[in-house]
Amino acid sequence: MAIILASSNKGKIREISDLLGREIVPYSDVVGEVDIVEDGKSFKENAIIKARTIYEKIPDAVVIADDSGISVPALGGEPGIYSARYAGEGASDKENLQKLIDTLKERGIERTPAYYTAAIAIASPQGIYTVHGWMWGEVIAEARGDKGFGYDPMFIPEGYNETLGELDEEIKQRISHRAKALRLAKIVLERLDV
Ligand code: ITT
Repeated sequence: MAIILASSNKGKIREISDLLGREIVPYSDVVGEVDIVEDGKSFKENAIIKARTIYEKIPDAVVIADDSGISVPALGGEPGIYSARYAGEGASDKENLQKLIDTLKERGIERTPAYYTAAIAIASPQGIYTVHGWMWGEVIAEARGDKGFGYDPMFIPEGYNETLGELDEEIKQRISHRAKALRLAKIVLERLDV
């Protein structure tokens, strides 16, 4: 059975299909664009909202959603669940990245601990399940490299000296928040017999 992915983010769609190693269909191919109101108070709540909204339009399918973002403890956890709209509603990845760099610079911070979170929700006829994954490291007040997407050019994962913009994408696929969450999601999918 094909799995439907409740995401319009091209970077995520690419990473999730690579990591799951099986066919996934972006929801927009099945039902067109849907306006999903992400008004949850946590990554988990927003992942459930996305999965449920699409599942209600395609009942009997198995729908996967990913809600993710980067949190910087020195900024009180910002941007966190607001990562996609840090520079304002409808902001591009580039604008959000620049906003985080500018915010660090304004505070006189060159480098500080940060972590990515991914919450994955799976909506199925058997119910809704969620799993999480995290990746720790540091953010720097500049962008280096153009691999990955989003905040990757300013994020240095623990144990490395380069940003995810510079490192081989294969490394991110091994250690990322999304990879860790998807390893758990695979177990759920096996149990659901999908
Ligand atoms: P969908 O809701 O359609 O899936 P979105 O981009 O709006 O797409 P989110 O609400 O989950 O998704 O926001 C996630 C943001 O966090 C995303 O826009 C990136 O800026 C950032 N982000 C999440 N995972 C990332 C990663 O692996 N690398 C870089 N940035 C990431």
